[in-house]
Amino acid sequence: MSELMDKICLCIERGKVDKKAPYPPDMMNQDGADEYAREAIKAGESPDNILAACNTAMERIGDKFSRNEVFVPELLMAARAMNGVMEHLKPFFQAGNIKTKGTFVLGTVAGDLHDIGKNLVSMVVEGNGWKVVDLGVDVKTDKFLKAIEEHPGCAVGLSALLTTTMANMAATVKRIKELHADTVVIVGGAPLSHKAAKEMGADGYAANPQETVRILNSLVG
Ligand code: B1M
Repeated sequence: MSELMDKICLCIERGKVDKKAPYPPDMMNQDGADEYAREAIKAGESPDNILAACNTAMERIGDKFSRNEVFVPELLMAARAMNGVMEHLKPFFQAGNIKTKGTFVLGTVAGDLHDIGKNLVSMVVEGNGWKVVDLGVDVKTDKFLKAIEEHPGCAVGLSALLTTTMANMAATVKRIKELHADTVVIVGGAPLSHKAAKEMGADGYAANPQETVRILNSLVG
């Protein structure tokens, strides 16, 4: 990783959003993720590399959380710093076609508040020519059903980051398939797998945004 990427990674891991942020106290008055992301883009660093640095940071903070070395507030600060970097990356991922290939209804399932991965999927799918209807987080089955009715012919993407909310995801997939058998449902998120997707009755599993685009594009030939 280049020095700038290291700095972005460290700022996200430590939850240092930008220069004016008082947190963490030992990084007071230092540049934060926002300033370093701006600098990296100006220096011609590729958005993919910046994103990779962000993901490394989230993995590191996640591992620390697993070892009880940090707690939810630190995760929240890291997420805030990463969201700030993503604002800089948005124009690159969204600079796609204008004519849309179809509609993709996307949301994080009921009980689950994780949205960083979902937001990335949203950006990349949109940048690849799809209209994205982002329902947000903690999305109950009925909200997905309503969106499917409002956007006939849409494909649906469900995100879950918790093993506990995978059950809610399975229930949502089941209900969608009962009422709208032809609607293509793709699931994703860290605890998912091809096997889990198949058992839920989903049409596909996407490990990342690029895989989501590949599946969606295959639907329109
Ligand atoms: Co939480 N959290 N969290 N958390 N959190 C995890 C997921 C965890 C693995 C941490 C750990 O223990 N190591 C663990 C889950 C354990 C498990 O169930 N297996 C966990 C836990 C336990 C919890 C709480 C229960 C903690 C608590 O309160 N005690 C709590 C639950 C709240 C809730 O949802 N009800 C909680 C809360 C939070 C915060 C709110 C503080 C914050 C989220 C902020 C936000 O999202 N706005 C948070 C964070 C930041 C994390 C970690 C550190 C980072 C997640 C992340 O953003 N990753 C995470 C640990 C980790 O992942 N290493 C953790 C970066 C992101 C780019 O990756 O989301 O995987 P990801 O998305 C990827 C792919 O999965 C895929 O594409 C993305 C890009 O490649 N993808 C899709 C995702 N969705 C897709 C949908 C698709 C396709 C692909 O549709 C087709």
